[in-house]
Amino acid sequence: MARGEIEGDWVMGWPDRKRATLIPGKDAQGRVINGRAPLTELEGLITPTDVYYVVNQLEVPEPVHPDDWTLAIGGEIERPIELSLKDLRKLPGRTVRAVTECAGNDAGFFDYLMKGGRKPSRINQQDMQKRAEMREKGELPSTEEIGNESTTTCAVSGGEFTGVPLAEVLKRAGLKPGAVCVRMEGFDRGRPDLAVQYRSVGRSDFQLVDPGVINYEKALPLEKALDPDTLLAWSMNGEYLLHIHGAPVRMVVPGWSGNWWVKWLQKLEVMNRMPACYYQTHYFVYGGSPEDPHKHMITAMGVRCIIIDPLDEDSPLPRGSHRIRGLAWSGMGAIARVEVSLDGGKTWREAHIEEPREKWLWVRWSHLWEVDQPGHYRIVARATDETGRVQPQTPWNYQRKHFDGIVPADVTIV
Ligand SMILES: Nc1nc2c(c(=O)[nH]1)N[C@H]1C(S)=C(S)[C@@H](COP(=O)(O)O)O[C@H]1N2
Ligand SMILES: [Mo]
Repeated sequence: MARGEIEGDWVMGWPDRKRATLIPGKDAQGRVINGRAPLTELEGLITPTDVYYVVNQLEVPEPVHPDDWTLAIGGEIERPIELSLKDLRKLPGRTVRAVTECAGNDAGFFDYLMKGGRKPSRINQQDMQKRAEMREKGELPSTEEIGNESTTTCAVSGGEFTGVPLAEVLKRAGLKPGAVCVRMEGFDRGRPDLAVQYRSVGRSDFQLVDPGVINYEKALPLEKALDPDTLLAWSMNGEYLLHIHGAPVRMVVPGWSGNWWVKWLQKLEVMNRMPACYYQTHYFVYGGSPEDPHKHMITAMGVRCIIIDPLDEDSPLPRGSHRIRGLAWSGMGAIARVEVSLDGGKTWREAHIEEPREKWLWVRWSHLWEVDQPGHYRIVARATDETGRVQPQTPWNYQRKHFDGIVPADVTIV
């Protein structure tokens, strides 16, 4: 611990360590509309709620009082129903610990690994407020501006969610034969922000599809909808959901990227065909270019492993022993293995995985590094999940979604 830290904050009237804070983007009223988690300052597996990353595609809606909230379930079911929060809470509950990760997290590393240039930093992500201000004014970034940004990182967090399995609700509603998906609709509305869409692609010199004003919606394939860990959740990290995270009730879709975790849920519609939801057919997609006729929706995340200690910014480091640390997670199951290389990937060593290893949560891993030769070192790490998938799983795609490449830490030993 650096000596200064205990002077940081007053907590419950006592001087204490400086608390980790969200890196926020705020609207004109000073309300947080997005935020990044200070990953490198955190310990353990559960990200404290106050610093959990925040992403919203549309306008953040006015809150709905939990007593006034209902969820309508219709479509291809035997018995259309409307449930209050009290009704939901009468069903058997479940708690799931899972990583929430924005599909665009670390997208800038796609370009870095492919073309080189400036490496995006895991810290000093100070452009959030600038982006929020541009969004307020409806300004669009130029392709050059986008190129100079250190594209989103730290849009990932680990949480504990309590709710009821979606499958329990569907069982009571009675699925009709032929059902293929559940359309999940939020009560937030808005017109997708063009600046966000251009940033996602990394250029702004092409025509975008503009769906106009829409509700946020995604159509979850039935198999994932019936997974017992797919929840309608009203609680996060031991307390009721905060408004910004989708209160009164949001979806939790472990293993699939954040955009599937629909917040501010108001309606479920069982359907016998996949609808053309904007965020499923145009934005959260894999494809070769905006014009690609064969785009397809993104679902489970790949396998990820990031080094959070040392960072490039920690250089130079003294000779001696250092513990290399990081986080690893996968969209398809627990992490089985993490390997570390101290020579840029020529030779690999087994890293120690710190318990517990849960199916949907990330793990912390570490490796003791004894180094007595001064010089430049390129540290890389890669993870394997319990299904045998090794990173990277996700090739470059024009929307730069689901980055799971191997990013080096470059440090100098003196
Ligand atoms: N209703 C609604 N749900 C939403 C979104 C949204 O804009 N509206 N954004 C999605 C995206 S892209 C992400 S990454 C996650 C972020 O969840 P969080 O803000 O609770 O971390 O919410 C998802 N659910
Ligand atoms: Mo996202």
